[in-house]
Amino acid sequence: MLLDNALASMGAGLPSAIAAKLVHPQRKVMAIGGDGGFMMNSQEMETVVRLNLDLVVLVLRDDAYGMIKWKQAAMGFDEFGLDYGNPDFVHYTESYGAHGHRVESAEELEPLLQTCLDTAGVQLVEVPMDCRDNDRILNHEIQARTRTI
Ligand SMILES: Cc1ncc(C[n+]2csc(CCOP(=O)(O)OP(=O)(O)O)c2C)c(N)n1
Ligand SMILES: [Mg+2]
Repeated sequence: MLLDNALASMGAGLPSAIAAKLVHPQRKVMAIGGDGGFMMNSQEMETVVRLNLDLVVLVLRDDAYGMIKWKQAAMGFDEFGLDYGNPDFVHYTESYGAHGHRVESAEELEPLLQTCLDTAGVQLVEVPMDCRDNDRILNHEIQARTRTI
């Protein structure tokens, strides 16, 4: 797993996956990123198609800078300027000549990913997310449980 955890650079996911696939062409590679991060370097879809790489791209779509919402909630700040719209990711992907998919339920995700990993070409999977539980789970429940350990 390549995780840009030090600088947490948004937009690094897709280029990192391209590099991993170029170095290890025999291995299955998947890029996982948020919608905000993906859109910072989504033009690299052209690179993947041009280089004819077999790559799966998973985009977590919450139409927001979700992690910043979570951080600001933890600091007691109101939300400001963190929601945005997105392109239709399936059509956007198809405009590059790649294959776009959208899951409609959690149960669909695993079999769809398996199919994508076993299929040639660029396969983008849009995963709609509901992040409303993040603050409760990550800021409160996990911290409370950690204190009892
Ligand atoms: C280049 C860059 N700009 C800004 C940030 C600060 N930042 C960290 S997470 C985040 C929001 C990420 O949004 P998204 O990629 O949609 O993921 P989500 O948290 O919504 O799952 C931002 C703005 C960053 N890490 N890198
Ligand atoms: Mg997001």
